[in-house]
This record gives sequence, C-alpha cells and structure tokens, in this order.
Amino acid sequence: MLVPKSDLHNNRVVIASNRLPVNVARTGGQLQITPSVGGLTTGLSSFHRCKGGLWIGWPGINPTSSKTKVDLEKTLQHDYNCLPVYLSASDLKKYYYGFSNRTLWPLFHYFTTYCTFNASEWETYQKVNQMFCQKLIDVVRPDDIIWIHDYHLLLLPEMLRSNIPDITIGFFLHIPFPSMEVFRYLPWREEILQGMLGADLIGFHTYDYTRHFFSCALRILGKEQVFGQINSGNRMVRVETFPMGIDADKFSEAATSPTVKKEKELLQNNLNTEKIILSVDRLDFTKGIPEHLQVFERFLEKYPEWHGRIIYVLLCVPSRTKVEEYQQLKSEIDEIVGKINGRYGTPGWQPVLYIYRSLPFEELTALYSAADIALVTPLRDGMNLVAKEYLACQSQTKKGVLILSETAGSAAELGEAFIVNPRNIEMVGEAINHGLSAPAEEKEAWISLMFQRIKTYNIFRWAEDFINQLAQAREQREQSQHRFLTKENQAEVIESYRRAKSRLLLLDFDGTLVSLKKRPEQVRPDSKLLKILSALKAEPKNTVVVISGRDQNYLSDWLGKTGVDMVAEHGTWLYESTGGNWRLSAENITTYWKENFYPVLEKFSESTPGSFIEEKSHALAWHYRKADPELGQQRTKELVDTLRTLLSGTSLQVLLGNKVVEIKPSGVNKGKAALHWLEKLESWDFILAVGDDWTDEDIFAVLPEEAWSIKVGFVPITKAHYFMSSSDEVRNLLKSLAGA
Ligand code: GDG
Repeated sequence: MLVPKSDLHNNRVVIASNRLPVNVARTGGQLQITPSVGGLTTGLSSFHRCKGGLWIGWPGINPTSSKTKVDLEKTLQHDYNCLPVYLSASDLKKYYYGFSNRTLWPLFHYFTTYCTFNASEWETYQKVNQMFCQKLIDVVRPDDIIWIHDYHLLLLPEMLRSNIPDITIGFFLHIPFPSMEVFRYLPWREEILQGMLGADLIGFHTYDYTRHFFSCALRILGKEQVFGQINSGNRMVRVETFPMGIDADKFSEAATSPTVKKEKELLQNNLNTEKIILSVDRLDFTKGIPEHLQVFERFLEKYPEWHGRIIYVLLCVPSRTKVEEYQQLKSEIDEIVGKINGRYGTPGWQPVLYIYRSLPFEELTALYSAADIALVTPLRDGMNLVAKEYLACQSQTKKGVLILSETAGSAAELGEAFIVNPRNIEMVGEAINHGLSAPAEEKEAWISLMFQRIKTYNIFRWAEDFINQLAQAREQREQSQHRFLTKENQAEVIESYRRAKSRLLLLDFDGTLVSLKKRPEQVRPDSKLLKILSALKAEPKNTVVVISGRDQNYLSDWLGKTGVDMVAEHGTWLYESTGGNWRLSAENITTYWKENFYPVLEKFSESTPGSFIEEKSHALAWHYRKADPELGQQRTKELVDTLRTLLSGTSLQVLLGNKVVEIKPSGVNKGKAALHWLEKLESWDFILAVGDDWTDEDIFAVLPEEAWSIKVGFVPITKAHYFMSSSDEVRNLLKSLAGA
C-alpha cells in the first residue's frame, strides 16, 4: 500500500522508556554522564539525536539532595533533551529488578521456570507506570506524539489515554511477544493487554510476535482483529510489524575510519591469530552465552586443525548485576571460560578471550570489522542488533560470516546468514567450520545482499514508518471520534423527534436493546426495556419496529405485550400490531432445503466444541460464540467456503452475523423488511434506526439521507452516520425520547 507522508513529521516526538539514552553515575563525587548500552538506546539514540524532541526515563541515579536533582534535570534537559524520572531504591527493586526482569523478561523469552509472580512487585510496576504517566501529563502538548517503548511500560499507553483521550500514542515492544500458551501464565494478563491497547499503534519486530498478540487479544479479551486492527470499544488500535534497524551508515563508515582502522591493527597485532570468532552480548540468560562456549569447545574437540589458529572473543556487557540469576550466570560463564582455556590453551595461545565490560564504540567496531565469524546465537531475542551492526562493519571488506540463531527476530530478515538452532551444538559448530572455509565470493555476495537490506531499512526508515503509520492511526481515530453521538447530537435527535408528526423507529434487538450473552436463550428483555418500548409505542405519532434475527415465538413471547411491530428471522417474518398476525415477507420463501443443509452444519458443530445449530422456521443458524475463538474463526471460513459452493445457483444465501453463520432465503434481509415500513408513508418526519450487527447494515443502506442512523459499538466501516458505545446508551436515548 502506498503510504501517504505523515503530517506528524513536524510534531514533537516524546519518547518514554525505562532508561534514558544516557546513564548518570557518581564517580569521585562528580556526576558522570555517559551513553547507555543496550539495543533500545543504541538504536533509538540516533533517531532522537537527529529529531530532537524529548526523552523521559530513569537516569540511573536518584540523588538525595533536591538541589542536585533539579540541577541534573536542567543539564539533562538542556544538553540531551532528556527528562529524568527518579526512582527510589525500593521502586527500582520491585518494578525493574522485580516485575520487569523476573516476571516479564523471562516470560516473554519463554524462560517460564525463571519467572516469579509477586503481587507486591506488580503493584509497584503499576505505581511506576503511573509515575511515568504523571511525568508525561506534566510536559506533553496536545500535538505531541508519545512513543512508549518496551516491556517496562506496558500499562502506560492506557494510563495516558484515560488521562488525555485525544493524545497520539505509539507503543513498540523490543522483546518477543510470546505465544498465548506462555502469555496466559501471567496472572495480570488482561491488565497488560488492556494497557497496551491504550495506544493508537502497537509495533513488534516480527510478524510472529504480532500474530501472538492477536491471538492473546482474541482468546483473553475476546477482541478480534480485522485487517490488522483491534476494536478497543470506541477506536481501532493498529498492530503492525516493524523490524528495527540500525544506523547502518554510522557503523559502516566507522569501520573504515582512521581511528577504527588503527584500533583494528592494534587488536590484530595483540591477538596475533589467523581467525577471530566474535560474540557480543549483554550478559543475559536469553543470549545463550554458556551455549556459545559449549559450541566453541565442541568445535575445538571436533576440528583440532584449528588449534592455535583461532581465538574466540567473547564480549559480555554487564547487565542487571543485582539479579541473582545473572550473578549465577556470570559465575557459570567464568567457569566454562576457565575450563576451555585450561583444557586447550598453550603458552602461546589462549582460545577464549573473555571481556566482561562495555567497550567504547571505536573498539567495538574494530572488533566487528576484524572478526571472521560473528556468532550471534541467542536462545531467544526480540531482534538482535549486534547481527546487523556486524554486517554494517563488514560492508566494505565483505570477509565475514554471520552465524545467526533462528530464534532471534533478525533471522526473519537475514536469510543469507548461516541460520542455526542455538541449542544444537553440533549444528552451530559445523556452521563455524563451514564459515571458515566459505569461498570469498560467496561471503561477499551474502554480506552485500544483507547489508543492502539493513542499509535500506535502517533505524530512520524504521522510525519513519512507525510515525507514518501512527499518523494514519491518529487520523482514523479523529475521524471516528467525530461520529460518536455527543450530548449535543442527542439533544438534536430529541428536538427533531419532538417536532415530528410521523416518526419511525427501527430497532435491532440483540446487542442494541439488550447486551449480548454467550447463549442467546439467556437473553431476556427486562421490565425497564419493556416499559420504554411500551411508552414509545403508546405515543400515537410513533411507529416502533423491532427488527431481529430471532424467531417469531421469542419475539412474540417477550415483546408482544409492548404492542410494537416486529420483524423475525432477519426479515422473513413481519408482524404489524394493526394486523395482529405474523406473515411471511414474500410468498416464494421455501423451507425444503433445510433438511439438505442441516447435516452440513451438524458436521461443523461436531468438529467445533461449543458451537451449536439453531433451527428457525425459514433459516438455519450455526452459532460459535461459546467455541474456542480461533477455532471458531477458522471453521467459519471453512463453512462459508463450503456453503458458497453449495449455494451457488440456489435461492439461498449465507449471512455472517456476530459469531453466527446463517443460511436463509436470498432476497430476504433486514433492509427489505425496513422498506416495508419506510414505504408506508411518503415521507416520515423523523426516522431513527439503531443496530449493532453486520445484518443491520442492510437497514442503514435503505434509509433516506436525513434519517438518524446509529451503529452500536465502533467499527471502521459502516453506513450508519453515528456511533454509540453500548446498549445502555441506546436505552437512555430511547428513554429520553419516550419522555420527550
Ligand atoms: C533489546 C532486545 C532488540 C553491546 N556491547 C557493547 C555495546 N553493545 C550494544 C550493541 C547493540 C546493543 O548493545 C545490544 O543490542 P541487542 O539488540 O543485541 O540486544 P538487547 O540489549 O538485549 O536489546 C533485542 C533490541 O532491544 C532493540 O529492539 O534487538 O532483541 O533484547 O547495539 O552495539 N555497545 C558498546 N560497547 C559494548 O561493549 N558501545
């Protein structure tokens, strides 16, 4: 699809993430400000630097003196466009080390046994999200674009939305979104999903994560996606895939800069080896660092010809050092490194060079450009930018080989790499061996192809794409917001009703006058509704018609006493209070076909637990509201396909309603039934039609332009002029009309 250039490009972008792109630490009594390390900040910093705007987040320190706090805030704002959210030690412990990193991080990376579910940490997580929300409320302007990042702030979109309903909010998740089977472990899963749905646009790195999110929204919240959008009550939330890129030129140019070339020479002289394998990871259990080492150990065992000729540089950046699992992991890595070096090392050769600290950018890029093989084999990774940075640094020499885990998001884009299962030690070892002996021209071709891709879809394109989509989402929200029936509109409806001498009210039943239930037979009109309908009917200027998919018996039993006119089975049967009898809307409506189609529906019922058939006098309906939602959707597609083939050339049609598939005579619909009343008078002074279902669109389609048409619940496409949020709102309106 051609994406129109967003009109949001001049708006201020306010980024909210757990960490600021800079880290503040006290050294020797002085506050030192240095760049933060990590995928999110390295990636986004380039965008932030060129775009300006504002970034709010934790600065890494919580000064005790309020003067220092204020001074630091000024410096951060003035020099870095950053605004700190100061967190106490206890908040940090529960929100960051606790809920974020002992619950969400392991869960979203499928390490379920590492998860703790602690109610007090959850409370603090909510509190800190609220603190971020307050900080935003204090500084945002109405036209700002708020771009919230990552798993630490999953509740923030909805918190902000409920405080500033019209603000533009984007949310991007940097880590995987797990499958439903894993996500459902979370005791607060509804709250997390609702929190995210506060955004106008939700972005993930890969289509798999997007797909998992849709599945969770459907199964946990019952919210279906339609064309990549989820209906969140009164607006649509877009959910899209945006594989995050890097500042490819920055890395590519750095690799050939004189400083980095010098660093590289120094490194090569010091290492004095034929080949270099490199891994760069934050020290984290998801990165599979012990597994990298096992691979290298097995490689040395299996290919002794490489002894003395190859060095594995293992660069680990300290991370979450206060979490016990991370401390244990550090000890484990220390131990394995010692074991390999002890087993294979010689006085002139140390097989593993283990660096446990963060290196300056020049040294990192020198390593990237010197390495013959990049071993990027995390056990699970949202994207993994290291793989892309390595390729960018190799873009001039094109001598390297990338070995990449199939469980890293970047594998979806970097198909020319050696894609491996990170737990298959043999496979990864063989990939190293192949990589070392790969012909130069093949390596050149692989790197060129992959580099071209990451150069094109770089961090700026990624951010631009996101902002463009966000602009479209905002525009769509604004357009739809204007169509919600306001108090002023309601006053207009009442006024035009009051003035009118002939009024026609066409009202759907389920979902419009009463709210939907899992089983249709559980729905009963309550006495308040009956009173409203009776009062409307009692007014001589009114004609009130309830147009429903229900059968005549139900409607007669429950609504008969009100005296309203009725339409049953989506227009098959008509009842006019003046006549007092139900009659078929057309003479040639047949029923003989039912016995042929019943067995088809029966088959689908049998293979879809929870679904059932409803037999109406002139229609057959297959309901799947109680079935597994995904299975229900799948079976619906199959059933509709089957029926469309079987019904071609017959006088029958398939109708898709709200969690129901119905077979009924063609030429019968709610619109045709509505026409029966619409055509009774040359011109009605007042027409009101209200419905919530696809089948009600037929009514909206036949109304004259000046009619009041109202869709209950928000949908992106409808012929109705207005929306209302719920059947309660509809009742209130009808009550006001009855009293007018
Ligand atoms: C999260 C997701 C997703 C590493 N060592 C040094 C250093 N780094 C920089 C790298 C790279 C970044 O850290 C690591 O990024 P990754 O993407 O590999 O991983 P995470 O930190 O886990 O990031 C991840 C990412 O967010 C973005 O969405 O890809 O899946 O987990 O940029 O260059 N930088 C410096 N010295 C080092 O020693 N200067």
